[in-house]
Amino acid sequence: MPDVITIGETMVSFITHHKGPLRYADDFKKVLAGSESNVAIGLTRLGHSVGWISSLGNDEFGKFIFKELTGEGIDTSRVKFDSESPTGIMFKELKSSNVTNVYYYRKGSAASKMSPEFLDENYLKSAKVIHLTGITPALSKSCLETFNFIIDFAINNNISVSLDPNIRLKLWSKKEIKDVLLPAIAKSDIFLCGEDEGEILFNTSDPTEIIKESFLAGAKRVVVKLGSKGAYVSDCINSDNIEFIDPLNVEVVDSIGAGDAFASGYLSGYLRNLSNKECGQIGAIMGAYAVTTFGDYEGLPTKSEIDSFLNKKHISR
Ligand code: KDG
Repeated sequence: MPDVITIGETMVSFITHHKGPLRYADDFKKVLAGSESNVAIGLTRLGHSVGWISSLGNDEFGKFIFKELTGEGIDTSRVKFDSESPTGIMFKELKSSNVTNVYYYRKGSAASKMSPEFLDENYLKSAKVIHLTGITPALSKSCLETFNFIIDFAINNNISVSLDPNIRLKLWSKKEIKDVLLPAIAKSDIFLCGEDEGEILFNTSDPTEIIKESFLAGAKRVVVKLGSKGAYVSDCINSDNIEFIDPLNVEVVDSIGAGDAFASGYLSGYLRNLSNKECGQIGAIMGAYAVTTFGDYEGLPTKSEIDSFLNKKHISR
């Protein structure tokens, strides 16, 4: 049974190297896109047992996603195939080298039909950590119910809840975001937030203020991710102690997926009972590896690559 369980939608994503409007792109490549499955891949590469729960269309794209994630070593035994609904699709448009725009074709997707009845409670009970993102509750009413059900289930079963708001403004309004995520933050053991997400949730992008507000909301550990500027971590047990995590100086090829990579590194440290600062440092290393390659998760390192990084202090491939 897995140590970490995550639940969420993974789509097939069509990416292009063409810069500019998608109507002129003709070199699409098919890859996976799913925040929760990115975290699952990161944790699996670091040697943890991870289960990913989802629903996929019983179609070619669903079979592609299943094959890739199973091949990564993730436990996909609780993934269901839905013959009535399709696998979600997204297209990524490159506005410039580092600005992307996404187009979703995920309304009515198989994953958006997930509901609490979909869950195997005995399976969930086996986890030490359940990782969720704010994407799932934005997908549909039944996904929102599933999200809330899992959080309460985790609390009642002493399972740590890790929450990344991963705000997608294309999916819901700022009011809906606050209405759903603030109560979830209150119940989270680990809350991983970005500066722009802090602005939406707490009307501030100042890391210290985000941390303060998250603790006031009820979070137990808070991580504020600042991308190439590093990160801050703090724990409610000693909330005045805010520790800075230095960024790694790497050449950024593609920054999407960096937040998920950070989450996987942080959770790996958490599972190994490392200090909050060490958890953040592994998060930063994972994030740095993720941005040095094109794709959300392709560049994520293994545990031995991380160990070698810690000895040599540079990324070697
Ligand atoms: O975090 C990376 C994700 O944004 C990407 O893989 C797609 O999960 C995704 C989403 O819903 O936007």
